[in-house]
Amino acid sequence: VMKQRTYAMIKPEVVEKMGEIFKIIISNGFKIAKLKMAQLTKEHARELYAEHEGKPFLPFLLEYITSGPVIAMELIADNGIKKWRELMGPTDCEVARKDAPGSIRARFGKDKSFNAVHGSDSMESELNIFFPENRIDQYKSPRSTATF
Ligand code: YYY
Ligand code: MG
Repeated sequence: VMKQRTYAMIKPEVVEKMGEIFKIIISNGFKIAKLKMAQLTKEHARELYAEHEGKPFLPFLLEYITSGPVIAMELIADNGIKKWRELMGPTDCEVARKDAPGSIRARFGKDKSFNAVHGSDSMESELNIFFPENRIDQYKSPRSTATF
């Protein structure tokens, strides 16, 4: 099994719930390797959601995601990308409450637009938007000198 990094984000409407959400993330076996609170510009938001260019919900999504600060994270876990998507639950929180009642979206989200958290579905990196490479941001496990 491979350790995998993934980009995760707590969206504006639930930033106040960050403590509870961090607890869930950590207790599910993720390392929070990087963490940043910031308010996205429209340009950054457009880059983050580039795959949705032209979709009818994009203008609203860009308004919403830039409306207040978000919490950006690099998470690391075995099969991290898929594991984070599973912990988030389905995009639509109403569906999440039916099909994945323990998921973060079921517990903290409202509907298919205000859905609490974001997760990447590939390695290609949303991580770079928030965490451009530098020399001091390599995560080292506090229990060893191994670098993931
Ligand atoms: O990856 P995920 O966040 O689960 O869903 P996407 O299909 O990538 O859509 C990104 C984002 O867009 C979603 O989290 C909320 C918003 N959105 C929306 O507002 N209305 C839709 N009908 C679909 C998606
Ligand atoms: Mg997506």
